[in-house]
Amino acid sequence: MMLAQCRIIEFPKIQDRRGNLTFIEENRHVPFEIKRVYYLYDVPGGESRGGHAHKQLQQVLIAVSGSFDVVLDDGFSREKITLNRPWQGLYIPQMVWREIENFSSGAVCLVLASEFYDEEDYYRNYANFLRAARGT
Ligand code: T46
Repeated sequence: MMLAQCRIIEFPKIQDRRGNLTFIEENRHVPFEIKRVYYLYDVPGGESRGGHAHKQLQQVLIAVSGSFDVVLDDGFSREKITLNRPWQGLYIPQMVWREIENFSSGAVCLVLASEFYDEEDYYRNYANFLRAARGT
């Protein structure tokens, strides 16, 4: 099941009296070549994002500021993970439906992606995703 492949990745965290610094190196801290970076911010209270799955795309989501919940669903089971630590990332492989909700005020979701943006890579319809995920 794809849900078993979702995991929290801990990035290096350098602390000194001036504050903290975290860095991410391609192929060292994330298990793919980073082709794209985007971020979600200024999300109004009560709004949610996502509501889709990807055929090929792998991603790492990071709460660089604030917090939000990520609901993951591989067509067989569901899990909710709260992200609120800037030195942690959530790895999501292909074929996992995700919904991102409960954004705190000022939250920023930074995303590292394995592919360029391609609308053809999306399942935006849950029934179609379920059929593909379950092979029915
Ligand atoms: C995901 C979650 C966490 C682009 O033109 N380029 C891009 O790189 C992206 C990500 C989106 N777009 C366009 C496509 C839509 O017209 O921006 C619009 C909003 O995209 P979407 O509704 O897919 O946004 P979210 O926040 O629901 O989902 C995004 C990613 O699409 C998705 O892969 O996992 O963030």
